[in-house]
Amino acid sequence: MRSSSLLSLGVAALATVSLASTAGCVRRARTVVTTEQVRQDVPAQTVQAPQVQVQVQAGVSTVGVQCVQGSAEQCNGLDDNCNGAIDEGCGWQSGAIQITLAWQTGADIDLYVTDPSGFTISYQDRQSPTGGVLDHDARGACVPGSDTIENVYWNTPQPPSGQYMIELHYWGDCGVAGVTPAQVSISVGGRVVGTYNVTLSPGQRLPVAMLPI
Ligand SMILES: [Ca+2]
Ligand SMILES: [Ca+2]
Ligand SMILES: [Ca+2]
Repeated sequence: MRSSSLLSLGVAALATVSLASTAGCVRRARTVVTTEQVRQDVPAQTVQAPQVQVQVQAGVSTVGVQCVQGSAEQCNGLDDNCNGAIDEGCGWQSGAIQITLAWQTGADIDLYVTDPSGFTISYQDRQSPTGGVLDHDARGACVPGSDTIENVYWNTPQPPSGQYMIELHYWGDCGVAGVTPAQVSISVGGRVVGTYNVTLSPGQRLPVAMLPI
């Protein structure tokens, strides 16, 4: 059994501020997004986690994802069984924070998470001194046979407080992929706080969301 509730993520307006990318000094501007309410299914017995107000960037849509308690967990970048862990049993880890990227084409897309210390976790630097780890990379340089999920997590009891910036980079279309929708799910404190969709073109690097902890 589960209950359903309407949670306001209270997406805040972002001022237009330049953001320095850690890879190649690319500067991007955050633009204004509007406050919206997001429907989420919350398991009836979920321990109450602190409310997290995720700030999403322009062009990013929030997805109301239905999870079903007791269902089989699929390796799809979603928490299918409502236990707060995304893709447990698939070979990548969860923890106090888990950020999971998934896409469905043959593109090579890369997940970047910059923690409050300013360290950026990616396939280039997989482990932050604050305890964050990229433990699953996918399609690196279009390697054949790879799945299309990337995962960053903190399994420390108290990850550092502050802002966590989530970015995606469409590294390459591997000859066939073209424009590709990508999905990012975020779990904090044993609860999924949101799932977000954004469409990327080859070569694009986009900020997706700011996660305050
Ligand atoms: Ca799960
Ligand atoms: Ca899953
Ligand atoms: Ca990749």
